[in-house]
Amino acid sequence: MLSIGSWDDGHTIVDRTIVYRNVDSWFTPLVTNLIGAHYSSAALGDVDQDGDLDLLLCGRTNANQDTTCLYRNNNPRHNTAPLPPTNVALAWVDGALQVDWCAGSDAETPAAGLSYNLRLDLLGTSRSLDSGMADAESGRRLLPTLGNAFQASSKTLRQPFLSVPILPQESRIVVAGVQAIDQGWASSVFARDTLVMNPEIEYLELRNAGGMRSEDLLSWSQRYADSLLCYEVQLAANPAFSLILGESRIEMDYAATRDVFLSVPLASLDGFAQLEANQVYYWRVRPVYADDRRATVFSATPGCFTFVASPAAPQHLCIAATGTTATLSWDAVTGGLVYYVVYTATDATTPFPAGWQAQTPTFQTGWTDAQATQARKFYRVQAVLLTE
Ligand SMILES: [Ca+2]
Ligand SMILES: [Ca+2]
Repeated sequence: MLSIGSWDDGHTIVDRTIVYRNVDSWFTPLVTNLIGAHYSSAALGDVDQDGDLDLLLCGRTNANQDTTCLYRNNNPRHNTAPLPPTNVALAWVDGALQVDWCAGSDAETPAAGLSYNLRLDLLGTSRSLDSGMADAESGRRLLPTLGNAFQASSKTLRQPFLSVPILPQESRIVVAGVQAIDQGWASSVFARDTLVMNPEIEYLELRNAGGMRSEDLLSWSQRYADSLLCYEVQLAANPAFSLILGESRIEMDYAATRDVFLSVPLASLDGFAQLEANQVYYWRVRPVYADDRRATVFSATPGCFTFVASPAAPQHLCIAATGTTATLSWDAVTGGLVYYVVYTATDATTPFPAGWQAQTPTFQTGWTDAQATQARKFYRVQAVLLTE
């Protein structure tokens, strides 16, 4: 026990600092050379990390001088660090994180005198929800005081403890660590338990089309994050994704793709070659961050579509030009009720279909262009299956 303040012996008032030792339930004062002070404060902590408590003392002395002294403890007996608590269990109970543990032990401090200190980390990130003011690896406590859970064997943490910024779709794997603190403020390493939490994940929005052809686009909402590397798209034959047909990594140019939605043609995905006409398939997306310690999760509800096989390309396309009129004809495509779309462009190298001009669809196997006024004009004809 440490006593610091003014002592009145009936004649004079003297400032004194006394350290009492607890021996056989009696407090016996030790002989020390500690300064006395009033208007004072003192704190015990292991400043030199040699396993004993040192003393920081400040106040005003009898000579009316403000003073601060740091006393180093040279006692050859050193305190040893306690052993950590056991059976640490982390659970999500009624909208709160609950951590339970069993007592630790210590060579010098009875179990009833130990306190406990809790920290919470997000796995795979460098961020702590609560550091417990202690080093994560060694457990070295940075405060000379009781642990933040005091002498309890359980602690419940409610919102807003999860209000730290977390990237959308980032996996929230929470790790709880509990350490024992003895009465010399020595701390054990952390004993830990892990919990996977997904209550607030913001999933990517997927856009579905009922029937998808090879050239149709799968779209999902964009995530704006400088650390975003690409998107991973999975194609599967069942909603549980145990029958994955392919995984594609869609790289993106962040500076050039600030649209709300990103899109890829179905035919560009890995696994497309395995699709069968009129079968139902499933797809889902997750963002991938450049820092691979940021684990992310796929959309909880996958996209779903029926694959519609594209009809064959029209054969024997012929063009006859007379003046400014071009007459096209081609062979009928069999295998279903189809219509035809003629595309025109003045440059054959123009990306298709983006740079080509689609003309009015027709069920005929011919089409007349009355405005073939350019020196060179190019035509494409596409057959489209009529499904509705
Ligand atoms: Ca020390
Ligand atoms: Ca100890």
